[in-house]
Amino acid sequence: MKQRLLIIFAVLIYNSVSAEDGYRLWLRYNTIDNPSLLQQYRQQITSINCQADEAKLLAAKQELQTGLSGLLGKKVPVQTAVINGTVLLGLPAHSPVIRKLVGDTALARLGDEGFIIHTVKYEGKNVTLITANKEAGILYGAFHFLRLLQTQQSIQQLSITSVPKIKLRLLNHWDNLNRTVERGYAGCSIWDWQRLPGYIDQRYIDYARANASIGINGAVLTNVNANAILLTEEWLQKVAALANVFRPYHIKVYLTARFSAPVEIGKLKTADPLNEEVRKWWKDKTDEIYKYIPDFGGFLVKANSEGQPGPQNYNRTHADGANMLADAMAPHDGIVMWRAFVYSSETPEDRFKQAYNDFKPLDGQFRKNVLVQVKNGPIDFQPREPFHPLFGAMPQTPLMMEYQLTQEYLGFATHLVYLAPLFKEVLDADTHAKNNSTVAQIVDGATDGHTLSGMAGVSNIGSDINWTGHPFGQANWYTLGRLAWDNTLTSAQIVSEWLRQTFTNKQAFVDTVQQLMLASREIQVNYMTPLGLHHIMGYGHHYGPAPWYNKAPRADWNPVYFHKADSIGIGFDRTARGSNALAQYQPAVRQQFENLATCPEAFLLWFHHVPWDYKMHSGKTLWETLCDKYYSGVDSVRWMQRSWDGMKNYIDAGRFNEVKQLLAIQEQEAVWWRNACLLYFQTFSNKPIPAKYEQPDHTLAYYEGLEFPYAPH
Ligand code: GCW
Repeated sequence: MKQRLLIIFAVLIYNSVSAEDGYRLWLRYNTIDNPSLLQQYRQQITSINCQADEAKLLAAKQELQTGLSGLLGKKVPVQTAVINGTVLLGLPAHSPVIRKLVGDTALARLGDEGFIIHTVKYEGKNVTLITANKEAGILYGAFHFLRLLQTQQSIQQLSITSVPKIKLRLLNHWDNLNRTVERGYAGCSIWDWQRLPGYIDQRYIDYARANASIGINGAVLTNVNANAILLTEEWLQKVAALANVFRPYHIKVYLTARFSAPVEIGKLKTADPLNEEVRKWWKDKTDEIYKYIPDFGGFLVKANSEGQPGPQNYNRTHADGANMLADAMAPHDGIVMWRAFVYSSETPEDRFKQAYNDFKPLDGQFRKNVLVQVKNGPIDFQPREPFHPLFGAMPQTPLMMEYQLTQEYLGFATHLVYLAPLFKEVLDADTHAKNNSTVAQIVDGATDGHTLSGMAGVSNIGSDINWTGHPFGQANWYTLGRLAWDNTLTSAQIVSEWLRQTFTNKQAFVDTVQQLMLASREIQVNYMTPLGLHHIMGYGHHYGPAPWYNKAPRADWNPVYFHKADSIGIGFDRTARGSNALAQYQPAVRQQFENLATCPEAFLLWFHHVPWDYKMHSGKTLWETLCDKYYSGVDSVRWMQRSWDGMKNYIDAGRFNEVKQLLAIQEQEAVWWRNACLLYFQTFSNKPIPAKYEQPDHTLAYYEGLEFPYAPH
């Protein structure tokens, strides 16, 4: 009894230190609230022993000590003696005993970043051994061990080997030097450039910890719509200060390179990638960067896209541009990530096709240290897109996956949308390029034997106290890291981990909210863009629905270009009768999408212009089905609200209320999307919204008249 009271007291002390404002993310380390499990853990973990080169293992050691002390509700000492319950961190290179315990074969499989966590007998004592070939692996192992405790798993007999599937696991920040964030909805940029390099915000360290905990090993700090000034000495010093903070957490910094920098800051007359002076300028610039940041990762480049300069300005190809930078990087082992998100400002070609048309012919022409970074779908981060046809089409080039965590087209930081199902849907898609060529296998390099591989998420992080604006936005950040590490994890596994660490292990909470999160993406597709609709949002700011919009300076920025609604039907014909974008896929994929009978309903209007009276598999018409989808989307948001309301007693009032309020806005905005879209499409279908449904309470003219001059961009 006395012991129990003590435990409860300890729990109170440790858990009262920080309010639940979301700042601690999934690294809360609150004392285990299950007394018998806590007692077991306290027996199994008594101390930390950090062998050999302590300085390099400092981050891992500190995190373990903070984490374990919090979780166990008492200080866990770091000591040199090995006793029963020691958590032993060490590199085999420094300890023959460790080498013997794990064996060379196991170690050989780990590479530079993998780790082993084994329960072993060490000098006759029961010990948890965390080991790896390199310090990075130990750091990841330490975080994994903490995750086991945070999710209340048994640590009795551990025998874990974990190796990342993907080499470059990156966040892409679209942060500008003035601290605005392109498509950012969580405050300002976390990079306080003005006060760098002198002032190191605690946030930078916590950012690095959070990333390391999920295996993220790189950050592109700046917007792909790049500013050349970033590459000047003053700014490189600021970048170096951040790199110094991130280094102990095995996170490299990368920068965006503005292609015209040699002209803008180098005073050259041209930025032609084949010009010798230009090549030398980039080489010197790169050498300079490495003086400041010896482990600089490399460049991410957006070129000849949406007004950004690039090699095509000089009649050169994307390969010419990428290779010039790659040559400058090569002596330093740096890499170039060259984005495939390009579409010409002149060509009136279906936007869907343009990246493939530009890049496919260049396969085999890129240097070894170049990856081509491809968005998950062919248009632009819509709630649902088919996989990008470049996946599987460039076997000689490592293709890096680019996802978007910031919810530019998915309700900003207001809507609760869990993205793992979106990510997985793309990863699981079979490109049919070869045997074993799912998008996941193309991206992780397995299909074509690439050793360089990458996955990036456009960051949703900002200066908001909870980092991501919506408390559930954190889950998307978390998921990116976990999936880049292991693309075989299921959405449900990742969600459960995240919920347990971020909120509570109480089963009723986890079960309910897991269900809600897993359904949330499909729900959003239903109230925004069902049946394969895409790109029908407000112009410029992308807030809310505007399927009627047709005033953009170029056709393919207009929603009407994408849905093509008319008196006959709706949808973009991308079959051979239309733009023939489907020809960019392998025959098996093309045939499935091309045939109305086999095209999955979810992609129907991506590929077909379908008559309003078309009979769907259910026997209902297209129009009825469209109505059903929009209405079910709204109904499901109401279901999400009810589910959440039932969670009140399981978690802190702060986060409960925050999410409750956001869900209420989500419901209003879902109704707005449904009403605006159906009223507008009805002007073409000339059919009623079935009487069984609540009818729109505003006119189409009302929705068309809404304006949002200050919506965030
Ligand atoms: O989705 C579009 C965005 C732009 C963005 C661009 C890109 C950085 O609307 O804001 O610019 O994609 O990915 O380059």
